Amino acid sequence: MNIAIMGAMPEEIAPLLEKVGAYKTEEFAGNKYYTATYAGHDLVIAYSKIGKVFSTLTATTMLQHFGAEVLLFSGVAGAINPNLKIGNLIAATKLAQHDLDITAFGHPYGFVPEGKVFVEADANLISKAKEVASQMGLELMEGIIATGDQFVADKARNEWIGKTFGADALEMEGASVACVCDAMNVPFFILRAISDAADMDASFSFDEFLESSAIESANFIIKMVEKLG
Ligand code: 4EZ
Repeated sequence: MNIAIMGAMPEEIAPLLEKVGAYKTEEFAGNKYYTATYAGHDLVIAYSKIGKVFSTLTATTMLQHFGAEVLLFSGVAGAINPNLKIGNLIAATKLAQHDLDITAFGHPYGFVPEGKVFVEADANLISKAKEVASQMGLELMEGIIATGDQFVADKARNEWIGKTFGADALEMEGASVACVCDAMNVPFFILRAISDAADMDASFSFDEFLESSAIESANFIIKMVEKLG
């Protein structure tokens, strides 16, 4: 299978590149894409840069230019659900854009005409992930991820996003990647390991745990690749 694995930051894909061994590098639209074979699959790996716009460009490129048939996202996130601690894994069941707001016209947060508030991740990939988690002896939370072009370092904003979308974690790329895959009918899976609690200490916690949490996520994603038919 032709599998795309993306992250937003170099730190999020570095452990993946380390695991796959030899890879080729191709430049496209201002980004580098790394191709390799692993566990009988063709992989295309890239980091998009941070945010919804860059991640949309990268996801689209991976599907359209590189012909990926499935997309896996590996990265870190801020926690909303207090049960999520640093290093814990969350798989998105569905994703929403928390900063999309035409509520002035009576629409709900996260909604635009002909769109939907929530985009659902692929159920088969989630059940594969559950198998991987139990094999690895890891806990995997399933939950709602909210995405926006904002590093959330504020308890009130965190709580608002939690309340408004029922979200368990937040980040800056998942929902945009989900929109691309949904529109193109490509199954996708968004995995995040917690780096901070999206509160006043978030930037310090993020700097401290980005690397270790990115590794947690990447290790899991590699195991998933090994499991994909
Ligand atoms: C965005 N990513 C953070 C990028 C931060 C700083 C140079 C994940 C993330 C996040 N996003 C971890 N914690 C977050 C938070 N509190 N708010 C938003 O996907 C770049």
